[in-house]
Amino acid sequence: MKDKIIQILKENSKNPVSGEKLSEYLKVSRTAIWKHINQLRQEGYEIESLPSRGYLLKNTPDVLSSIEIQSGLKTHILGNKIIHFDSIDSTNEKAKEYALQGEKEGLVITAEEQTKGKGRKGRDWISSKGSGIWMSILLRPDIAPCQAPKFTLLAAVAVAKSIQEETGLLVHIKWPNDIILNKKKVCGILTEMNAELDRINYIVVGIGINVNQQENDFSEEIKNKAISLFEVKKSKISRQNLTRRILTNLEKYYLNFVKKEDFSSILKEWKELSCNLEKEVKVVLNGKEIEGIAKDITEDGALLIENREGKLIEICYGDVSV
Ligand code: BT5
Repeated sequence: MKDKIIQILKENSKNPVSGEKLSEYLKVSRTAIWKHINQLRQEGYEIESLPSRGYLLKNTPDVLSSIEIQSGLKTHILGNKIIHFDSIDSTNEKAKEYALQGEKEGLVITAEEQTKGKGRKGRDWISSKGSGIWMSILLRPDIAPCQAPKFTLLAAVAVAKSIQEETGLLVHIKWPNDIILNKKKVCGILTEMNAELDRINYIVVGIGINVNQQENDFSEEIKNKAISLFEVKKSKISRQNLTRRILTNLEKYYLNFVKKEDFSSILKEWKELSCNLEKEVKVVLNGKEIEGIAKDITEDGALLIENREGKLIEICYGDVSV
């Protein structure tokens, strides 16, 4: 209902719309309209009441709601349906719930805040209210499950490119799932899959980006390693524009990969954006440390490390420190 009211007010941006017209059109009482208008105001919509003329929308807040993201979004699949939460445990968990209920690919879950945002291996992802992009995208690619790790790389390229295009800031990718700005983590990606032996049921790509946090907003535990785009850009960044750009770029890379089976061009861009290659790295894998020089990324998205003895070791997952 609130989305419908906003849509009508947006379509009549120059002319006030009376409560009576809204209630007739939406088939609810004028009191209900008035309640929704007040809720929208609490959410940050600036709606003017002009005596005996009606409501006029003056300003919209930077929220990741479906109506705001979808206006101006030119994708064909990603974001066809967007479900927005003010507060949620984890957008990945919600996307998986919808996936199990048979929801189509392209569904996007966004949230203003996550109370149990997830990183890999049960780690926490801190997702404070209204300052970041916390979203998950449901995909149902018709490819073999062993190809799934490529989605993290693909998403990292799409997000890094989008940040650069939208803000002009130079970011890098740290294998496998971090986006780095000024040597700190600005974004993490969590790809989760549900598959049978030969077929993927669904993939959920979860993207968390620190957008408008100020330095002091980060908690003690992450303030030495986390950074936001705002801290470097020194001006507020539209979460809506960045979200739309990510969905657009992600769709482009996704279709290139699944329809044209072209992963090599994505890999090439990944390598150009990487901050690991030809550098000394340390990987912690199942509690064991492997040290060496990161030499390459394989076609399957694994990291190739040359150890002290000159032997090449292929790492499919792990945490890299530089
Ligand atoms: C990740 O895990 O980097 C994946 C993060 C994915 C988050 C998104 S948000 C939308 C979707 N819904 C979810 O529930 N998750 C996804 P990992 O590589 O394991 O890194 C986790 C580590 O990053 C933590 O242990 C902290 O040290 C650090 N960290 C936590 N919150 C952070 C933040 N906001 N910014 C930077 N670093 C953070």
